[in-house]
Amino acid sequence: MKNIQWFPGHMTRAMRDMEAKRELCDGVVCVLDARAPIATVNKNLNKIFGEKPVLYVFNKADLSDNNKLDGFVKLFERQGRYCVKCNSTNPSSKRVLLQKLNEITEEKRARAQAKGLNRTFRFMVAGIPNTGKSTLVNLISGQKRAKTGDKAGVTRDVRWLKCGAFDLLDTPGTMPPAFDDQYHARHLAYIGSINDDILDMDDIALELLGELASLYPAYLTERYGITDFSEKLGMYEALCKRRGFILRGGEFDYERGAKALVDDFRKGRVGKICLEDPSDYSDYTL
Ligand SMILES: Nc1nc2c(ncn2[C@@H]2O[C@H](COP(=O)(O)OP(=O)(O)OP(=O)(O)O)[C@@H](O)[C@H]2O)c(=O)[nH]1
Ligand SMILES: [Mg+2]
Repeated sequence: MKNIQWFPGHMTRAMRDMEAKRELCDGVVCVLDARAPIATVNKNLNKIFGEKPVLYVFNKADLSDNNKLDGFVKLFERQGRYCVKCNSTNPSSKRVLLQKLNEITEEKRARAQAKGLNRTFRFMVAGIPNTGKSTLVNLISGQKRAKTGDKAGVTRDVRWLKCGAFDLLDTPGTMPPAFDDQYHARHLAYIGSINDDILDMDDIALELLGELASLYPAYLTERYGITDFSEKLGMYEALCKRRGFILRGGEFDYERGAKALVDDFRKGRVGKICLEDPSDYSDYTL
C-alpha cells in the first residue's frame, strides 16, 4: 500500500509558537488516543516540552479496551510519568483531570502561598491531531469556547483559555515530520488523526480489517457476520454482502464498505478496541 505521509505547513508554525510559549508554562498536557497510545505519542514534541512535567492523558478511553489501557498506564507510570484515563466528552472526567493538574503544581502552589501569592498555573495542551485537545480544554473551562470537530486539523492557532485556576494553551494537532514506521502511521489513519483526503480509504479499510481480525475477531463476527478470517479481501466482501453494499452489476461496492467500516470503528460501533498491546512495548521509552 501507499506510504502515509502528512505534515502540512501550519504544523511548523504551530510548533514554533508552542516553543515560544513553553517558558510561560508550568507543565504540559499531552493528549493521546487510548485506542492507539503508542502511535499517538509524538516524540518530536519532546523537544518542545523541554524539562516541563508532562501529564499523559489517555483520552477517548470510553472507546478503548480497558485491560490493555491499564497496561499502558502502568508502562508510562513506570517511566515516572503522570497519567490519567479520560473521556473528555463526559463531565465526570473534569474532576480527575483537575486532580492531576493540582498534583503536578502542588509544590509550586505551596511555595506561592507561603509568599502570600495566589497565582494561576499554565499548561500547554499538545498532541497529534484529533485526539481531543480542544474538547478537553472545553471540559476544564466549563464552556465550549474552543472549536472541535471529528476530523484532523480543526485547531489552526495556539490560543490561551482561562479555565478556573488554570490557563490552558490549546494548540493545533502536530505530527512528526516523518513516520518511523507505517504500522503506527496506519493506526493514526484509522483513528482519524490524518487528513482523510490524502488517504486511500480502500487500503486503510483493508488493513484495519486485517488488524481487527487478529485482535478482535469476535467483534467482526458480531457486527458483520464475518467468520472466515483467512484473507482480507474475503472479509471485505463478506462485510459488503452483509450490509448490502452491492453495485448494480452485482459487484461489491468497496468504497461504501470501506467508509462504513472506518466510520463504525471511529465511532466505537465495532467494539471497545485498543490497537496496540502493552506487552509488545516492554522496552519502549517515552
Ligand atoms: N468518544 C469520545 N470522543 C471524544 C473524546 N474527546 C474528544 N472526542 C471527539 O473527538 C473529536 C476531536 O476532538 P477535538 O477536541 O476537536 O480534537 P483536537 O485534538 O482538538 O483536534 P485538532 O484541533 O484537529 O488537533 C470530536 O468529534 C470530539 O467530540 C473522548 O474522550 N471520547
Ligand atoms: Mg483542536
